[in-house]
Amino acid sequence: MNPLKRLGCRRATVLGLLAATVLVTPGTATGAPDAVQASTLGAQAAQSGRYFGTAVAAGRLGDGTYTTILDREFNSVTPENEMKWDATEPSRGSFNFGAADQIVNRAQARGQRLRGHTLVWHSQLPGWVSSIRDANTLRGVMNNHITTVMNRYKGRIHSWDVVNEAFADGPSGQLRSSVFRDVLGNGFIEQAFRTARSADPAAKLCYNDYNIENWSEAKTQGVYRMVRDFKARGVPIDCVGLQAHFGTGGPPASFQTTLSNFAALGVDVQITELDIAQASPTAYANTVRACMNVARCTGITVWGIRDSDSWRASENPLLFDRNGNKKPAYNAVLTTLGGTPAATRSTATTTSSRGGSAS
Ligand code: 9MR
Repeated sequence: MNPLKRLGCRRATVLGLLAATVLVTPGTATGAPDAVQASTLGAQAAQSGRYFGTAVAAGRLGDGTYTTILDREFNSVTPENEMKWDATEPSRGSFNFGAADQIVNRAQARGQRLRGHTLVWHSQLPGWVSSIRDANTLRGVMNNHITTVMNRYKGRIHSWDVVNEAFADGPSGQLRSSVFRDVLGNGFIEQAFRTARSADPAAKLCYNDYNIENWSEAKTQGVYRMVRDFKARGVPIDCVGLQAHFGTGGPPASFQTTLSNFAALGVDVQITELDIAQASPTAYANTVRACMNVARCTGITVWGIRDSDSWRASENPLLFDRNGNKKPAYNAVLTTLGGTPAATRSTATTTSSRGGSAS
C-alpha cells in the first residue's frame, strides 16, 4: 500500500521530502514493500539492495549525452572491452591499463560499483597466448595475468568475471575447446578461481556465460554441475553471471527457476549483459521480475546505454534510443524494480504537496 494514502496532507508532505532525500541517497531505504519510490534505475534497484548497471566504453566518455544518462541512471559499471586480455596484456608481460583506468577512476569518483570483465576467455585473446602449447608455461601466464590485473584494481572491483564462456553450446554440457582447456585440461577453471581468490580476497568471483538462462539446456546443466562441484569441494566461487542476450521473446519461461536453482547452491546470481532484440517492454519486465523474485539475484547490468552503443545496434535492444530518450522498455524496467516513471511521479508529487509546506 502507498504510505501516502494512510496519512494526512501535512505528513504526506514530510514523506514527500523524505522521498526526495532517498532519491539522492541510494541505498538508504529498507526495501520494505511500501518503501518510497525512486525515479532512476540505480536508485530504485538500491531500494531492494540491488544494483542496476551498464557496460561502458571508454571511447564514449567524451559524449555528454552518454555520460549524463550513465551518471543519472546507473550505479554499477562494467568495462565493455577495456579489461579483456587483448587490451590489458597485448604482449607477454607488458600490461596496458590506460583505458580500463579511465573507466575505473571515473566510476569510483561517482560512487558507482564496478564489475571486472574478464580475466580468462578464449576470445579477444592475443595470439601469443593462444599459440602456447606447454602446460607449465600457459599456467604461469594465466596466473600472472589474473594476479597482475586483479592487483591493479584490488579492493575496487565488486565482482570479477574470472572465467567467461568456457562451456560449449549444443547438447554436450562440456567445456568448449580453447587453448586453456586443450593445454591445461578441465582444471583450468578451478586454477583460475583459486588464483583470483588469493589476488583480491574482497572481490566476488563469478563464472559468466550466455545461453545458460534456460534450465533445460545442456549448457545450463553443465555450468550448474560445475558450480555444485566447486561448492562441494570448497573451490572459491561466489557468483554466476547470466549474460541474458535475448531474442525478441525475452527470457525463457524457466529463467527464474534457473536463477533460484543456482542461488540454492550458495552463490549469488547476476544478470550481466542484458539486451533484448527490439526491446519489448514485456520481455524486459519479465527479465527484471525474475531477478526481483530471487533474493540472491543481486543486480542487473544492461550491455550498453543507447541502441547506437550496442554490439547489436541493428536490433535496437537497449533502454534508450540513439538520441538518449527513454524507450517504453525503460519504464517497464523501472516499474518492475518498484519505481515510478517520471511523468507519473510529478503528478503524484503535485497531489501530495497541496497541503502546504512542512515546518
Ligand atoms: O560488446 C562487446 C563488443 O564491443 C566486442 O566487439 C565483442 C568482442 O567479442 O565483445 C562484446 O562483448 C561481449 C562480452 O565481452 C562477452 N559476452 C558477449 C558480449 C557480446 O559479444
